[in-house]
Amino acid sequence: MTGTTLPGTDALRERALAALGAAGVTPQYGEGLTARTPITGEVLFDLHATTASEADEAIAAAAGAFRTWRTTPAPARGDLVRRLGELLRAHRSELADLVTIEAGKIRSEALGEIQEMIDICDFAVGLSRQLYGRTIASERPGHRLAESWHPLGVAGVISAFNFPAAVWSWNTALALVCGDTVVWKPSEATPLISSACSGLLDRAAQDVGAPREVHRLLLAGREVGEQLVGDSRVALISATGSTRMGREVGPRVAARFGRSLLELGGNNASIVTPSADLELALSGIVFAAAGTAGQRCTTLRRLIVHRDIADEVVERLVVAYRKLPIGDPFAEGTLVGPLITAEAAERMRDALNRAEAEGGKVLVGGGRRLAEDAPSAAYAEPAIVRMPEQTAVVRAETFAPILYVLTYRDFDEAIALNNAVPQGLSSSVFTGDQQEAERFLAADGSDCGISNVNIGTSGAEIGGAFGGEKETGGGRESGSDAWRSYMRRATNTVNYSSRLTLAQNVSFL
Ligand code: UN1
Repeated sequence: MTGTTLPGTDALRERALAALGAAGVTPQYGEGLTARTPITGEVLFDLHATTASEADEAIAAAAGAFRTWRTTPAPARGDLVRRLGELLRAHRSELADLVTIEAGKIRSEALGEIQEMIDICDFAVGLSRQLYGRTIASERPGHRLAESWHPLGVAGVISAFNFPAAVWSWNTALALVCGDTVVWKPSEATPLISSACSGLLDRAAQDVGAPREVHRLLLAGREVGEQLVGDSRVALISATGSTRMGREVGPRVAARFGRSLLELGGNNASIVTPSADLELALSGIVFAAAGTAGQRCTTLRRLIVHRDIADEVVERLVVAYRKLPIGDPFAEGTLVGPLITAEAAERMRDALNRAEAEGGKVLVGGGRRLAEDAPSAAYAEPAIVRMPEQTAVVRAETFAPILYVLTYRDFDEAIALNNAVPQGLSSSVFTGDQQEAERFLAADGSDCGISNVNIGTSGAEIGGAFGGEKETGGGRESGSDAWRSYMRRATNTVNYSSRLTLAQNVSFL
């Protein structure tokens, strides 16, 4: 069950080539970038990295295409996204293969990521007929006051390794129906799935007769990302990654008065109250904390349990953790795949050492698996650490499967602990008490962008707006009215009378 034998790098290379081939993509071999797989930790291909002048040309092409795309009727723009959705459906399995090969996700989560892409395409197609403005009551006779939403420009999308395809699709599907063109700089860790997504969008554009330049892909390192961020032809930078990255991106975009949408670190907590359905809570907690090997921005990192039930909850969690099948993400039954790099495993180790130094006790996990089979890979045992209080290491986001457990006495204290971290992405409460549930969701409850009841912190549907407050960056992507970030609003006053009336009863002349 625990995947003691891993697939070899050669077999993974073949599987990646087959998946790319099905998407109509041949890797652009060359220098400057390597495609790796965390399954073995080894190199799959040496790839050509987009140069600064190629990136400049790509931005210019997207800016050029914007001039015609912005006046293409929105439902016709939706047709491109509809076709993309069809191609994603047809290539679901191969795309999931690439997500597993490059990001190490287990099969069901990799398929879930592709499903999320299909879902946002469906959402965006519907949206292409619903980019509604408002008519507002004017204070003047014979006047109409209204607002219109217009395409914004080039959207620069910077995405992370952990949702290498879905985060692109949230941004791209919305941006395209909103009339923007897109330049995408994915994580260096995931060039293959990015190429496949980009290849399918090329094909969709060809099939529906949309300009090829409505989107461009930049496969390169940090410098090209910086170039994108600094380029004033790029109206919006939508960046997903660490708070450290956001701290650099935000001010640089602001300095040129560009718009940014930041989706940064999370340090998500669940509160477990004495009235909670523990069976349900435990399943929710294990998926949220150990799923995706702790590498979601919505991963559950802090468990705040009422002190009367803490021992029982912790004991049952430890039992569940001991049974977690860790190993080959392609193997049936595996629930925890590899961490993205050996450095990620080192950061996990460091955090556990710090937690112990700050008074914590590691109750389970923290060890390394499969080190002999794959010395360059990083299979980590998800860990649970009981902490005496919310110390510095608990307040920081470590992108690894560590669950810190804290206890509380009264519900106000639990909410205070939930909110006493710099990040504000996701949160949840497990309770059978309606008053507690509503308190958690109220204005003085959880301060996060996502607040849930009787469900974990991760695994949001695309229909809601996704994002968080404080150091999470404040941006909202995906559903609800997140589309507005990809458009500019124009307020229109139309005087259809034959008199000039000034607002606020001002007289002049
Ligand atoms: C991320 O980790 O960057 O809510 C996105 C979730 C997923 C998206 C996570 N739908 O866990």
